[in-house]
Amino acid sequence: MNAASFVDECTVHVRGGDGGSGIVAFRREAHVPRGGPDGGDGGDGGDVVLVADPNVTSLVDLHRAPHLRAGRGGDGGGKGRTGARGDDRLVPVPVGTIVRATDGTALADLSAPGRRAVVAPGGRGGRGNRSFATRFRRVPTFAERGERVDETLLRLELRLIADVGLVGFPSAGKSSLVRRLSAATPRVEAWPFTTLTPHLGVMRAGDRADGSPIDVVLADVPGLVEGAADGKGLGSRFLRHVARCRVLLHVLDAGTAEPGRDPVHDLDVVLRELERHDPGLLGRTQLVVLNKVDLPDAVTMAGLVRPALEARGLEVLEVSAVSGAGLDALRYRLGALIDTLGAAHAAVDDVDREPVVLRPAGHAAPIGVERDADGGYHVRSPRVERWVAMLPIDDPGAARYLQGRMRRAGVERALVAAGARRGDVVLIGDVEFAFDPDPQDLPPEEREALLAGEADTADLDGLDVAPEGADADGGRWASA
Ligand SMILES: Nc1nc2c(ncn2[C@@H]2O[C@H](COP(=O)(O)OP(=O)(O)OP(=O)(O)O)[C@@H](O)[C@H]2O)c(=O)[nH]1
Ligand SMILES: [Mg+2]
Repeated sequence: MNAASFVDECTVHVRGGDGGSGIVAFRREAHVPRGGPDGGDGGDGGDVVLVADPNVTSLVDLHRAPHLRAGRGGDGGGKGRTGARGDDRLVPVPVGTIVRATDGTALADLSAPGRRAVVAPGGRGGRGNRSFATRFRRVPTFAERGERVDETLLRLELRLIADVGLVGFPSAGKSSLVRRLSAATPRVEAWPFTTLTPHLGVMRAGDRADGSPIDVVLADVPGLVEGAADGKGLGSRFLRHVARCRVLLHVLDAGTAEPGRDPVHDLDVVLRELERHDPGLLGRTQLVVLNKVDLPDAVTMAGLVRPALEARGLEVLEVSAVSGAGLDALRYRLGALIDTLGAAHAAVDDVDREPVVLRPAGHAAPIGVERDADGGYHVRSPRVERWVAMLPIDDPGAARYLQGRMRRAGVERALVAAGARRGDVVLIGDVEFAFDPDPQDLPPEEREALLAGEADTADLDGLDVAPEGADADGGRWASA
């Protein structure tokens, strides 16, 4: 990871696979002239799934290629065969990725390895004509198209999850300490300059009572300066990365020769900035290291300030990232703290393995009706719009089926309540209908309201082109 490749925010365009279409087919048998319907259902579209993966440390890949699509479901086949399910698109993201809607609402938090979020579920497969056969509709001549799904925009934000966050002034030695402490692990590379981006290192810190190793994840963030909480310096942008650290390790430069600076002053500045960013941060377990004690002046300084720091109840360790002095004690101390507090990258339990599923908004929303400027009525309901889009309403059987379904869902009642009368134009999705409800299906007040307006629209009855018949779903609207 280097400065150029660290990305901790990005926008992605996600789209599940469309559902496959159901088909219309009839059985062919040697001695049966016209067999029953046996068109199979389409397969469901695949899902776009984000997976928290410890091997991914930045959102850079998604930043470069932000369009994520899953596979389309296969169409149904004859002999009742169901189409294949579309391929899922599994996308590894860093542990600590938060998924947000474009308005900033948090939708999912991938805060542990293996945690998954279905961010774009695939469309439903359309049903084949076999699925529409009933006692009253023995020969359905229609099938549903697969559900088409829309693209959604999501914001991804990375909040690194580490056990210990190293904070301090620039050049206090944070990066040098992380490098020394986690030298044996390949996740940390050498980076010689001031830190521009947050960086994680894994430190092996001894063993637990049961013999299992204690791994501590260290977060190295850019140095903080006075005014960081207001956006000064590099650190401000990254303060959120320490938000999830259980332990804050203050790295103080005991060897600084800069006028006006000493370790206690530096600590106060950093504490003030942390508090201004998030007062909750000061409630974390905190530990202080006085760094650079390989320098004689630093040893003197450490001796001078230690009493003042301890008087505040702080635990103080003296270390040198250069000579390695005090590092074993620091490693041991951090390991013990994390062993007690629990590691950030704890194993996910089974409950957590259930993925979060983000359904498109409005699926369960009540049916809305709006009056158009030209007098028509616009039905607003993703659910009903989907039914209309999936059915071939030119087929009279499909139209009747649709109308029965809409009536049961309360679309007619909602239209009458909104003032629609027989013959009015009703728009659902991009399909226009002439409104022709059955008064018998309406509660008394609405029936009266409908019949009261009947006299002037009675001549529009002719628009009802759907043939009446012995169809269980009934239905009398005509698609215009
Ligand atoms: N003598 C001595 N020098 C050190 C020690 N630790 C770090 N340094 C030096 O201090 C300078 C800054 O060290 P870094 O580790 O980059 O400091 P940092 O806190 O990560 O700095 P920023 O990333 O800018 O916030 C480098 O020149 C290091 O070699 C130490 O224990 N002793
Ligand atoms: Mg650094």
